[in-house]
Amino acid sequence: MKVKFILPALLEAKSPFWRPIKYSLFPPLGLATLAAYLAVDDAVDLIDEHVETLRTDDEPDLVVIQVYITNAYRAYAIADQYRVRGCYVALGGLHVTSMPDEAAAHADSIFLGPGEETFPQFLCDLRDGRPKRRYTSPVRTLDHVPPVRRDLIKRELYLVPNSIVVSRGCPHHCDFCYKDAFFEGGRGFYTQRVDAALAEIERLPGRHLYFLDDHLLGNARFARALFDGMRGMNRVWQAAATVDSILRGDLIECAAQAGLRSLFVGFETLSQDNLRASNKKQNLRRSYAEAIARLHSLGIMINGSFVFGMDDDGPDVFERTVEWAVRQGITTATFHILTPYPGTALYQRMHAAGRLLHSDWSRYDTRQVVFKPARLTPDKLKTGYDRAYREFYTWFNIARGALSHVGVKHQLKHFAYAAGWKKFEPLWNFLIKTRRLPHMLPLLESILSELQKTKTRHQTTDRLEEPGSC
Ligand code: B12
Repeated sequence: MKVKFILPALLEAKSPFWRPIKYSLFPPLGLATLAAYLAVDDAVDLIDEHVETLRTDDEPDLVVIQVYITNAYRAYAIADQYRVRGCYVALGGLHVTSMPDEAAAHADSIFLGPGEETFPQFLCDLRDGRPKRRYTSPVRTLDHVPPVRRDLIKRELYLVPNSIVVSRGCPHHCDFCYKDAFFEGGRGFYTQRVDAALAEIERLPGRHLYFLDDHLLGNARFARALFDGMRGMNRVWQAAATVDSILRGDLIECAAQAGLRSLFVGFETLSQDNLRASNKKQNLRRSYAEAIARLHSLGIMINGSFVFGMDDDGPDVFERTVEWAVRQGITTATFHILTPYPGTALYQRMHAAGRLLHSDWSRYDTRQVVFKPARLTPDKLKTGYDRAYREFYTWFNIARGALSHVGVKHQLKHFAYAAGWKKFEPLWNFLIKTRRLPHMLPLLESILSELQKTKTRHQTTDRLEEPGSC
């Protein structure tokens, strides 16, 4: 069977928001995971439209398309083109799960929830000539997942080819998150077996890893065993975790010893009322400053995530948040405009209150206002959000953030990362567009490796001073 996997993208020509640096970050792991269920004699092609040109004049037997909210219309257009020519089209992913009837109009089969159980079942049904129109995944386990088909990933096209996920979902239930809708009817958080996760890490070349798990510290037992296994692997890595998990026990120290160098933390808001209203209990009454100090003491850089437009946010929220983040020495900040994804509790609340402005999914990208805020106009929210990004990344604030760290090494690292990410974006874009990325990656890898050597020496001394810490 000839199978084509496609991750559609917002196209440059159509979107003023196209940022090559952002869209060339990670390869399509979800599709490479599904491809592992094919037979050895199936011919497979995996195209990621974020980084390469998609041709649709071929005639595969099966076309598998992953649908996010903002690529939904593009995904449907591609699906329609293939169906006209008689190719079998399967649509799945987050947006298909939230809007199954909308997606079904463009597919032969649709898939709700994660694909590890339903996709292999569908392949058997298809080969038997009786595929179903709709597959729903009630079984949640990663115990028997075959190794991700990394051979299908064109590593040279990505800034971070070594992305990896060793769990699915998250133990929490924030009302704005896609997670509860996607994992409905089964477990909302589960992990791989530790030995399988370690084997997947071993298979990745180079030193640097990026865990895309929503909350890598979400299951303390699993995380501790994983970090134990990773010690001595000589890896440096990034991940995401919550404020409460940073403050609890010594898991974060174990992560640092296993090579954690930068953490994505969902602070989201400085308002306790906002936290309560959005059910973000894991942040309530937790000291953000204490969590930050702890990460910095371990030499871990912070990518802080913030959401603007919650009901307690007034006109001063932008300046206050940026000032706070700079003073705390947060290295990189990701700001979002609150976006009610269909299927979430937030969406239902906004819909019931008549506060949604439209349902043009291509604009549900967390950079545009799609609802009526309570204490701001949509225009004030948009301009405040744009200003927050500009302000956080002024040279002045990058320097202030860097100087808030103790020690020249940490100050330089902060400066290099914050400036490197935002201030040199045109250079990154040039390298990506002119396909010079493959020449740059070995250089970056050796810079990281030098940082790692300094850090390992530093940590060995720390460990000798604090015996039995992990
Ligand atoms: C990496 C990533 C990206 C990458 C690209 C995606 C990629 N290369 O895969 C980049 C950086 C480009 C990106 C961009 C954006 N992203 Co993003 N991204 C992620 C992230 C962190 C990881 C994705 C991943 O690899 N997951 C792990 C794999 C194993 O899971 P999966 O991809 O979901 O695939 C599984 C299932 O979905 C299912 N499945 C998927 N497709 C199909 C198809 C079939 C037929 C079947 C059977 C099953 C199936 O099976 C797979 C295995 O279980 C997720 C958060 C998350 N933890 O998932 C956010 C996430 C997907 N992104 C999100 C958003 C909003 C965006 C942006 C709009 C953000 C922005 N402001 O720009 C853009 C838009 C991109 C676009 N073109 O539309 C939201 C999506 C919300 C929604 N309801 O759709 C998420 C969930 C983040 C969040 N918490 O809000 N993103």
